[in-house]
Amino acid sequence: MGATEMSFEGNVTRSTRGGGLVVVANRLPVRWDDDSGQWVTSPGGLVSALSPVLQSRRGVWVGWPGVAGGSPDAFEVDGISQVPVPLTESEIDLFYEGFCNGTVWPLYHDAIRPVELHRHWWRPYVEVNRRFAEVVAATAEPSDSIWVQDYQLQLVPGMLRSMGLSNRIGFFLHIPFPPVEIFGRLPWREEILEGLLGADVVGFQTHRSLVNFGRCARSFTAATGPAETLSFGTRTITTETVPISIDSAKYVEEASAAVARAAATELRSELGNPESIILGVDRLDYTKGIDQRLRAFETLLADRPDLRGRVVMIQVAVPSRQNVGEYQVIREEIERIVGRINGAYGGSGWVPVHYYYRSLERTELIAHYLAADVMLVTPLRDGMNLVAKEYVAARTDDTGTLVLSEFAGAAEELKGATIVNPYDVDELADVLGASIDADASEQRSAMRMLRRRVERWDVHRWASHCLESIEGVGDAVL
Ligand code: ADQ
Repeated sequence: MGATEMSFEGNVTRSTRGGGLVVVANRLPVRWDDDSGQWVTSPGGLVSALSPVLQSRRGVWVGWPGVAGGSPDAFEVDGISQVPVPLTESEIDLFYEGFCNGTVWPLYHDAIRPVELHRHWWRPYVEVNRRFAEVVAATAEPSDSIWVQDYQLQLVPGMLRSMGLSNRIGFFLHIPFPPVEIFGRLPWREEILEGLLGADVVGFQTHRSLVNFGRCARSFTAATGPAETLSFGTRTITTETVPISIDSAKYVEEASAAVARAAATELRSELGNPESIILGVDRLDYTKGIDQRLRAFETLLADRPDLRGRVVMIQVAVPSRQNVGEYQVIREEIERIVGRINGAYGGSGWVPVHYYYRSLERTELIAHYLAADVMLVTPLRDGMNLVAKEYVAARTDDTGTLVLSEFAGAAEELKGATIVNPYDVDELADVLGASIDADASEQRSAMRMLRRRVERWDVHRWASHCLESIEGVGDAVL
């Protein structure tokens, strides 16, 4: 559908918002709903955390509306002003699928796939970032705080400074910031760093990312000082580790509902009431370690014939970035391994791996978390990984085992999980076997500890901490 067919009612009047908040993200938190013929809010942790703040402060969200072409005026959804930034088909191809997902994504995830470097991708990245900066400059009032999100918009803070804005500016990176040896490959490393250094506060998921950023800034720009307070020109940039979280209370509430429990029981029975259910839930991405995880399960079935017919693995993979070549490669690889395992070991009504290549409704997702005895979150590198936190929040009876990669940001925080090196398939198979055999009382104390952390540090605390820091009033201790 073209943007011209959509309705953009309720244009925003921006007169006296004073002391407001402008959130800038690649995507607006809304989608066009064909059935109702209007824009609706897309569910998500960031949106639910920021909505109350944006509503009470007459805040604004600047982002791409999700359809190529056209430039609708600002409109309002659920009390939040949406300011669209238009992108053409070619920009989506070169800026988003190209530079963002072909260059930055693999580079920032430890270069686990080849990092493609193309000048014809870099230029659109600069142009799109400039367009975002221009829209923000035209939107923000001098007393507004501006909060820029993620790797698609790293140049925006610096561009806003070049345009003369003196607003408080924050930046949050949702993905890892790589070590200097990897980041240093980027021909445009200085431009990216100077873009980020335009912010007053830069937030990272992990301490490791913060340290990496400090080293890179000192190595490739004129920045000096400790990673936590860098001096750059006349300005001081504060960096901090603020792990993102989930709306924990909502998960607890939904997971406690009788309907969720019944759905989990039904799911278990549909699978033939296996003794153990092992679960993986990911966007289909080569960073998530889905193939290694499947190989570990295959190794376990080979090593432990006693488990055949008694355990089932469910792997849910949400289609993602299907136009990017590496994603097609990893999908085929995963499907090949699933076929191999089921072909070799399945039979007599027992299917070892249940693989879904689709998204799940939230109630379905929670039923899967409730049904799973062992949750495998084994990315090769991940900024945080919210699936790990969602599983923990859903386990309200304190049962279940979270097997967590040491390379997920969540591992810095969720120390009570069973931590693994996802590249070590044999170790992963052993851990999986031990988790299936584990003593329930041991699991309970570990899960209780994890739940306490996830319930205490939720996405609302994350958002208020970030905003307090940006506005220079924060002294909360994580
Ligand atoms: P992602 O790489 O997308 O996010 P993640 O943190 O796991 O990874 O978040 C995925 C979200 O999608 C979760 O809320 C999950 O419930 C949902 N999801 C996953 N599989 C699903 C399925 N099959 N059906 C329905 N929903 C599904 C990026 C970074 C992460 C960082 C987040 C937030 O890569 O490291 O944690 O941003 O900062």
